[in-house]
Amino acid sequence: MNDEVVSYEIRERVGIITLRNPPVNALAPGMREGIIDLVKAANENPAVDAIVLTGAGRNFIAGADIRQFGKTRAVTSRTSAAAIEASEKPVVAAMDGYCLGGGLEHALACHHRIATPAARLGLPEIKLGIIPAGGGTQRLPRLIGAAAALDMILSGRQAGADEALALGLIDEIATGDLVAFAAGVARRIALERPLRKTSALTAWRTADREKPEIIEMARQAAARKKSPLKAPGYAIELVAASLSVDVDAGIALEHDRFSELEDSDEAKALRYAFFAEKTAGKIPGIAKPPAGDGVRSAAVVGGGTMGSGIAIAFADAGIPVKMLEATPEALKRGMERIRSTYDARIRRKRLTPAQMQERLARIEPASRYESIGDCDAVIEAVFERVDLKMDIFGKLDVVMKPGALLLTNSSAIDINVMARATKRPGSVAGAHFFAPANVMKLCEIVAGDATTIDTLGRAAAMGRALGKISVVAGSCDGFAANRSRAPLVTEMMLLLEEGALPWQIDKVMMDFGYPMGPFAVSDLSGLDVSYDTRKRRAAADPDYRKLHVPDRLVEMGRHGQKNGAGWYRYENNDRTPRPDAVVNQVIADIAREFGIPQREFTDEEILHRLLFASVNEACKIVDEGKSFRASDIDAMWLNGFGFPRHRGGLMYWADGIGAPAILYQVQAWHERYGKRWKPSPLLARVAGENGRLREAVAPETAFLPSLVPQPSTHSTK
Ligand code: T1G
Repeated sequence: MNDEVVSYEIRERVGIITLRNPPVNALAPGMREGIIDLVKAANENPAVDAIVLTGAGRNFIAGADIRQFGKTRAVTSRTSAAAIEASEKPVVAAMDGYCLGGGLEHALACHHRIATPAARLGLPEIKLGIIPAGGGTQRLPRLIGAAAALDMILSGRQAGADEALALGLIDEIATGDLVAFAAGVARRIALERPLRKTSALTAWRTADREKPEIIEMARQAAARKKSPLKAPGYAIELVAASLSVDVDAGIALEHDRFSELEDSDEAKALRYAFFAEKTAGKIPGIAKPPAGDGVRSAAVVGGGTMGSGIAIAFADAGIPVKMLEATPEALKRGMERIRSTYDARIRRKRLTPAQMQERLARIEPASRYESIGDCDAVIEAVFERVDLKMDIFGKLDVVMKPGALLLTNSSAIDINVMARATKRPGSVAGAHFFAPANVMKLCEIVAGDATTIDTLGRAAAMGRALGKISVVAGSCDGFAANRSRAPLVTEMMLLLEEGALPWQIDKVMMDFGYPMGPFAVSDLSGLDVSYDTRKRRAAADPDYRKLHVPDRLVEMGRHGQKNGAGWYRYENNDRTPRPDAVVNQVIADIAREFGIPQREFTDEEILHRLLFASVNEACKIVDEGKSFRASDIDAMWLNGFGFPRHRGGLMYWADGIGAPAILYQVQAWHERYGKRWKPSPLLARVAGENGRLREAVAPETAFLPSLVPQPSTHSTK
């Protein structure tokens, strides 16, 4: 037994098994073995009447150690869980904090479950493209019913202690010291027989067998979702099996399905994505800022679409926020935007009126700069006009307390411009949210030349406190996220001039896994929005390659969904995009006007033109040190641009093709289309070493000296 990860003590005839693998007690090698050995020892020890299983620190078990996937495991969770259930003395699970995946499955095998009010219980395996493998698909339906089990397994969501008690997932909520409480319960039930084995429970099974619609509805819902993963279908099959076959046969089937999924491409990509997001928040050279140093109060300057969304994000996270606007009318509009967002959530039953009031109470409208001075952080979210932003930062420099974070939500303007408008440029950084700011998970933390590590660390922690994935980037045109995506947009527009059609390109991207095609997304956000940006760029850069088709559509008054026509046409407020012959004609006219030969495109060529352009640019961004790691770009694309998660991310996907093949194609397009396809030196280097693009990191010299990254530790074998 490895006593580094498992410890044991006997307290008044109760054996206490404590698992330890900080910070979340993921099931590391030695833990399952320890459980089996100690349950056996306790059963053979006449001085022990009952057993308590618990986790050290503030968590029970957050599941199997994801780093161990793909490796041989001496003992699996189904074996150690079976050992618990087979115990002749009662085993009580004492759960605090996270009790997820294999952790919950061990608790399900216990004979009694106690949790603290802070416990979070769930089976999130589906988010990793797998299914529970420790008997969860067989024991959970027996304990809480097939419908509730399907909801938890297919959503991967966490249930709090109150809900878990209501579901019957736990038996009691502990008061006072958890282990002492659990030991008391263990003594209370020590002599009760027969033991309450979850596998032997029949009440729900008998009832659910009379309701075949439970499984049928789950199958239909899964069919509508069209998930690219096999896991949801297997999970439904296994819960259905839990109603008809005995638990051992069910667990054997579960093991077969899990073994198939564990090494699937999708599961590997999802594991990579999990760790890429965890690593993205790390800033080389600094540990996570001390918890107490977080942002506990904030202000937003500007109550427009982005400003009001950011204010909602703070209120949702429980952080009081002041929203400042220049005029009472604008403030009123901003607060109305917030109310209507909450009303929509209530209509979709995602919020109760009481919760809405609670959150609204955290949002304070403000009209004077002086009134926000005491906030820990301020985020400017006004129009993208340099003069306006410099004026605002000048004012913030005067009113904000020392040490406050001075942040901008700009998506394009150089952070140094705002920093120079203050006497404390070290406190200025970008906190770039993606629309809708209260929904999209990406928060791009942008460093200016003078931004201090402390400012970056605290801003990144603020993003995490808002439930966002914080990813650091260096200030440059479009920062890292938009800059890496811009070449994709350019190629999709130029492909039109060469004969491809918007609906063909959208179909390619949806077949690839995007929820919506890029042209349908463009119609949603409005063609006129990017038109102004292009005009500004063309004015600033004579070499800027004009995008004739979108410019022509905007000049024809086609702004997208908002006025019923853009790349597609929309009928009677119906959001269904319909191909429009007018757009075909515009494309044909432009090709004729500019003498651009038209041709057919294969779906693969379209996909590669779009994504290779961004892979090449992402390599330039990392090479220039505007991003620490290539995996950070993946975290950005997954959480900012809806990149299909089961493909891992842009750079992870690129590795599936291989840097040499991508370089070869980029070089060919460089010869054909010119400098916009100039290969990145980093791409050439990685191709030369036949290396992995996702593991690329910024060269020592490139990033702000104090921020040079360490090689990333994770890779998916
Ligand atoms: N394995 C390995 N490392 C893990 C881990 C895990 N399961 N969970 C967390 N970590 C690391 C994480 O990378 C980070 O490391 C640190 O712990 C703190 O996490 C048999 C097959 C639990 C909700 O899917 O969702 O069980 O960055 O920063 O925001 O059927 O982590 O500090 O080096 O995320 O408070 C099922 C995955 C596995 C849970 C905590 N379990 N973890 O969030 O902290 S499959 C999961 C999470 C399974 C069984 C199957 C979250 C969290 P580092 P953190 P947090």
